Amino acid sequence: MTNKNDITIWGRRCSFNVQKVLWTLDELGLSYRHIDAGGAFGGLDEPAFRAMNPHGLVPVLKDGEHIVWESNTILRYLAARYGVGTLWDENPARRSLADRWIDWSASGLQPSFLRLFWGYYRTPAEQRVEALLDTHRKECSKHFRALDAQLEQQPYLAGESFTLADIAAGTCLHRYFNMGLEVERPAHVLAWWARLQQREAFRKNVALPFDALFSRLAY
Ligand SMILES: N[C@@H](CCC(=O)N[C@@H](CS)C(=O)NCC(=O)O)C(=O)O
Repeated sequence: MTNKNDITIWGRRCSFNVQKVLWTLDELGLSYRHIDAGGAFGGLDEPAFRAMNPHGLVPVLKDGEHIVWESNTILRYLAARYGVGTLWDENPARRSLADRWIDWSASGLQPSFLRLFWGYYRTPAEQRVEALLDTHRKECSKHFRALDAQLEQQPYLAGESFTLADIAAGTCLHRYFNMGLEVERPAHVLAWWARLQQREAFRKNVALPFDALFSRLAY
C-alpha cells in the first residue's frame, strides 16, 4: 500500500502530458500529492526543478527517492510498479501489443494532434495559417482512420481490455472532438471514446473545460 506522501506529481492540470499521468495514477487507485507547475504557475527554471528534470518540462513524478520524467515513461513506471496484473502485463509479447500504440502515439498521433490544436485552437484567428491547418488536419484524419481500423476489431487498442495504450492515445480525444473544428468522426473511435468516458479517472482528469487555452499562444 502506497503511503499518501510517497508519490508527488508536478504539472499543471491543463497540460495534455500531465493529464495522462493523473489519469494513470487514478486508474491505479494511488494516493499522491499534486503540485501545479509550468505555464502560469512557473517554477520550471528553479534549480530544484531542473535537478529533477534537466529539460525543465512537466510532468515529473517523484516516488520515494525515484524521480521519473517523460509522460509515457512515467505511465510505464507506474504500471510496472503498481499495476502488475491490471495495467502491466508481465508477458513481453502481450505487453508489446500496448507498447506499439503508446510509441506510435508519441511519434505519430500526438505530434499531429498538437500541431492542429496549437495551429487552430491556440492561435489567434488572424495569425492562423490555413494551408498548414489543412495539412495537420489531413495528418490527423490519417491517424484517426488507423485508430478506427484497429478499434473495429476490438474494444480497446491492445485487445479486449483497457491498457496504457488507451491512456496514451485516448487523452487527445476530448480536445480533438470538442475544439470546434470540422473533423472526421470515425464510428469506432467514437464508440471507444464513449467507453473511455465511462471511466471516472478519465472524466476527472481529461474531460475538463479547456476554453482558457483558446487563442492563447503562451503556455
Ligand atoms: N515528451 C514530454 C513533453 C513534455 C512537455 O512538453 N511538457 C510541456 C507541457 S505538455 C511543458 O512542460 N511545457 C512548459 C510549461 O508548461 O510551462 C513528455 O511527454 O513528458
